[in-house]
Amino acid sequence: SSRPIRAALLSVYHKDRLAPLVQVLRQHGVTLYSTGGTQQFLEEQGAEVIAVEDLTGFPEVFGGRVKTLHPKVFGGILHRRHEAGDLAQAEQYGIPPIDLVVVDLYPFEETVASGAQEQDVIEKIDIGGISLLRAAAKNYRDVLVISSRDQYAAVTELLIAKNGATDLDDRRQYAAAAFATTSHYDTEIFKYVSQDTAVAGTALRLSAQPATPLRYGENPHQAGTFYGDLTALFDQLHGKQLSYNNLVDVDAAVALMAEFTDGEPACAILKHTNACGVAQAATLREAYVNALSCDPTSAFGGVIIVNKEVDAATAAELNQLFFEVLIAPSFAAEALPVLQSKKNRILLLQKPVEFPKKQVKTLLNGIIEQDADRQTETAADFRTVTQSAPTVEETAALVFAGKICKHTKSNTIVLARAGQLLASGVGQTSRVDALRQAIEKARAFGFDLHGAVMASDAFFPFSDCVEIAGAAGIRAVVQPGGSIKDADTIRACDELGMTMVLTGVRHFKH
Ligand code: 93A
Repeated sequence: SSRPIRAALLSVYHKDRLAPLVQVLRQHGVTLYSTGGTQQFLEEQGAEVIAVEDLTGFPEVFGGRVKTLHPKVFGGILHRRHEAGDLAQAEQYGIPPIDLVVVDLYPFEETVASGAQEQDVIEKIDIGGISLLRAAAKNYRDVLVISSRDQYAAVTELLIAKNGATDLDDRRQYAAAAFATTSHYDTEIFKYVSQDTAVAGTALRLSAQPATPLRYGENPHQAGTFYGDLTALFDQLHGKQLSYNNLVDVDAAVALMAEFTDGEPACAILKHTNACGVAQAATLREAYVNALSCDPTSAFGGVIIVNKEVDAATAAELNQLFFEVLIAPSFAAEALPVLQSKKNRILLLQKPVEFPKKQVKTLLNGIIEQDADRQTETAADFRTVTQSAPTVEETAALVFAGKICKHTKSNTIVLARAGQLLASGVGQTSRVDALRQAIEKARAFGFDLHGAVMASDAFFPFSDCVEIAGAAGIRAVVQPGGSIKDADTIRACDELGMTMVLTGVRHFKH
């Protein structure tokens, strides 16, 4: 199984450290084939080299994308030296054997890490080199493969010790190392190309995004940077640079309003990622006025988003409020000068762009990733479990409340009527606290809760919430269900003459 090396193909990205190996090959009269850059380097060392182009009779094409991908190259590596048929075919097609393959792959990982643009990274996906490595490794019975510059010194010593030949065990060992190299290489490509679908891939992709330093992070003593291209999502028509907290709220606002893309004009006002006003009405002005009336105190300095063009009438109303950011799919020509009258307001024209399917955040010493919550319940998803069923208007209110609930921090209870958020309890450590907060807020802003509906992001562990809600006049409830005490809660609804529908879908938001 000892085999001499008669011909070698060298195709290396980094040319350093190669000289001693080449010297040994030359001493043993090995025929050298090489690709352009490597050939030039070897010739500068005084070696006689046959260009791969001369071996194949075919030029390097497509800016180097196709250099060695040719049957004369791969046939020379892959034909079985112990098979008479293979040898006859090699003879028939003029394919000389190649007994050693030396490849140093395009530096894909390093290029990604450098933050290079996508097209530059793509060009660093080695195709021919990786194929050479795999072919030579596959045929380790006959061929020696060198897949890393780190191996040059050891192989040089080996060839000196074995007088220019190698044993099967040597070749198998280097073949295994080559497959380790190619599999690692392809994994890195996978991580990069898959983008959102792999944790590390996401981190790599983020590092390849343009970085925008922010004035500061969540607080002035924290530095902050945004990685991404906001111009793909928005045209900023007015105002200062978005802050870290603005970005967080804009993200929450866009996600919430995505629930209201169709149908009547809708407006949402957010503070610290939670909605403090949401309404849908026949006109956008009315939707805004109703959203604002939900909690005009919280609306101060908020982020506002609408699903329809901001007209002059709506702009006149908006102009009376101090707000940070207004996001709209378009602005009427008469609306813009009004809204631009205050210097610091940020006006964003939202482009219709699809949402990422994955969400990522740092945690402990790593990153967690999950599918974005893209499930929204409609009336068709409701299963009535009480003696009475919701009316048409209650059903509409329950769907509306459920959409808001999904985008509010847990634990949350949302109180609403058709087309208007009345109040919500947000981010509470108990569901009862969330409900109490919501009831208190609704009353504080002058709402009568009789006939209102309630949505809960997760099931009720006990019947206490519906009892409190019933006492406040709430008539209909939507919740996922799934508690072992669901029956208690349903019985309490029946006793109070309330209706309850289950969705089977929980919407925690931490
Ligand atoms: O673009 S490629 O994937 N197409 C090929 O056919 C090919 N063959 C070898 N890159 C290819 N190579 C790579 O070229 C090698 O892996 C090596 O990194 C580099 C050496 O090219 P040069 O000798 O021209 O510097």
